[in-house]
Amino acid sequence: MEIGLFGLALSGKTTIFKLLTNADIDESYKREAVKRTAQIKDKRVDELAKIYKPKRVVYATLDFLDIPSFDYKGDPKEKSRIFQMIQNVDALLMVLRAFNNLSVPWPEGADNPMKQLEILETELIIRDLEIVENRLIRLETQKKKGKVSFLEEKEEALLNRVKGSLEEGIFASKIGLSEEEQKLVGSLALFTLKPTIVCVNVDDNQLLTKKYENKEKVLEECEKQFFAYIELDGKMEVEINELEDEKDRELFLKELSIEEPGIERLAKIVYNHVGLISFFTVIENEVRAWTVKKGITMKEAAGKIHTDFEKNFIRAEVMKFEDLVRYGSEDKLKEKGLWKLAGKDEIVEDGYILTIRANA
Ligand SMILES: Nc1nc2c(ncn2[C@@H]2O[C@H](COP(=O)(O)OP(=O)(O)O)[C@@H](O)[C@H]2O)c(=O)[nH]1
Ligand SMILES: [Mg+2]
Repeated sequence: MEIGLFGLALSGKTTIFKLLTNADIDESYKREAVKRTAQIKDKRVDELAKIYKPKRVVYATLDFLDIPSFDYKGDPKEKSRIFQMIQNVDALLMVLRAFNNLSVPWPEGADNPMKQLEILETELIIRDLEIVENRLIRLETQKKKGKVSFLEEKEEALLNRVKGSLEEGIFASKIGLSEEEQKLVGSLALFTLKPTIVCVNVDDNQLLTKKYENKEKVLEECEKQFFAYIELDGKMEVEINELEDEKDRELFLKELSIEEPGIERLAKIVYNHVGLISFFTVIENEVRAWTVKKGITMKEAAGKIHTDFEKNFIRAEVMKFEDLVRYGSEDKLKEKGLWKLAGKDEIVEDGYILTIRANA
């Protein structure tokens, strides 16, 4: 799972990237994307560790990419280079600047978060329109030669729908394409089909007052486009993160009424918006969390753990996290009838603790 931070210059991408990944990065990387992995400190993993006392605890992870700033008035070649960098990410984190800081200049024509959002949206929409129109022209030419398959006809109809939506300024993700339809246009890697999370970088004052310029408009736009939304005080949270003592960190966060650190809040939003769930395994000396797409089967989940497990899958043994915490042991769950066997096609749910049985 890879999430790209996309935004205009000096919106706070690198600051937020550091906050999320604890990366210690050098500004000389500015022209290239930098990738780092963030651990998702799911409290359920800690609870399981208390029960099983394993030697090793492995949290789920999310990968973040700090993408160089997007200069919307800049060189088209440089823009294309940035589009290439976000082409393969699974979700976009659009970083918008709200913070006031006289020593940090605003990009020209983009001096509030709403303007920044509009600019970024427009750029992605125009890019996708180009991609869709080119593909439609190709299909049209093929059609004239009588070389269009049934699937291509379906694709053409679908692309016309996508085009209509883009022309109205609406992201393709809003159309709600079925899995089959997503596959049809999958190779185009449309930017506006990616789950998008808007991240507004606020300052201390904005955090306290819960206000910034045009906030209502930003919220309205996010609702209209089905974007997820989060506010972070990037600079402040980075400073808190740098405190040695965990108690101090908690105290400061509390004082600012920040209930959870940025990465935890963001992780929840990402899971929800992208449609991800976690399941857990307890194998020998290790408690581990796994992140998968909602709707995955037992057999597919087994494949995440080990490819051989998928090939030679026999069955899965299933407990629910809540049940285990309530009753304390596997034996108790068996007694209560809360321990079950699952076949290969059963759907994995969030919070399942799985033991996969497979042929060696
Ligand atoms: N006051 C304030 N300054 C910030 C905040 N976030 C970033 N900055 C400053 O803005 C400048 C640009 O931030 P940076 O993260 O490098 O932006 P990027 O160009 O989007 O990667 C740096 O000097 C940061 O210290 C914030 O939340 N509040
Ligand atoms: Mg940067």
